[in-house]
Amino acid sequence: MAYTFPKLSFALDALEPHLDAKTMEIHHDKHHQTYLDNLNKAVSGRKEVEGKTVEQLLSDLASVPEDIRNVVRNHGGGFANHNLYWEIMGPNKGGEPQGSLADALKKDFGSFTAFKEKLETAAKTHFGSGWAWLSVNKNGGLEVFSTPNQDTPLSSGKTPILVIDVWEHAYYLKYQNRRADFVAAFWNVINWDVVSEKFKAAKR
Ligand code: MN3
Repeated sequence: MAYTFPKLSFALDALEPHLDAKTMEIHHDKHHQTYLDNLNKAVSGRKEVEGKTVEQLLSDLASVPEDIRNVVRNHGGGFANHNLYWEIMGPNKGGEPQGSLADALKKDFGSFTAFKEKLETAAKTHFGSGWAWLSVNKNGGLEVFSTPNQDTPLSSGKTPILVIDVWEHAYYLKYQNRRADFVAAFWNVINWDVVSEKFKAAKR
């Protein structure tokens, strides 16, 4: 059993000028590939984890054999986090969500603008490598926070539905040290239809 990439729904140059083609190419074809390869190497021939999705493993790290737990956490996390990252973006997207997600953002943060500020702050102020998330908690409420390295909300029982990669490899070629500019540009590529579907699925 080996994990494989989900198919990308857009070309690597399709998110220009917000996310440049070179960054996307290196990010997907090199960084993401490495996480996938190291995850597959770690789980190869391991009956204890056979047949489980990477999300199942990350949701219950204590059940993963100790000798491969850190690899699953770091590289399995890297594999899963980037899968979500590519999935929630697309060309000619952005704007604001509609329907039940729009209502929930308003209920939990006061307004879309207040939510946007909160996620931007989480992304901009996270120290070092990591991710800024919009997640659904066990009570169906929405939460914004960041995690270090490749840690995922799944490991604390939450379902991530939107994420911004704030590792330098996600923006350095185009934005250098200007993480805030990258985060501001990211709003133009968010596919809210996909995020809304993930929200509905997480609430069920
Ligand atoms: Mn990355």
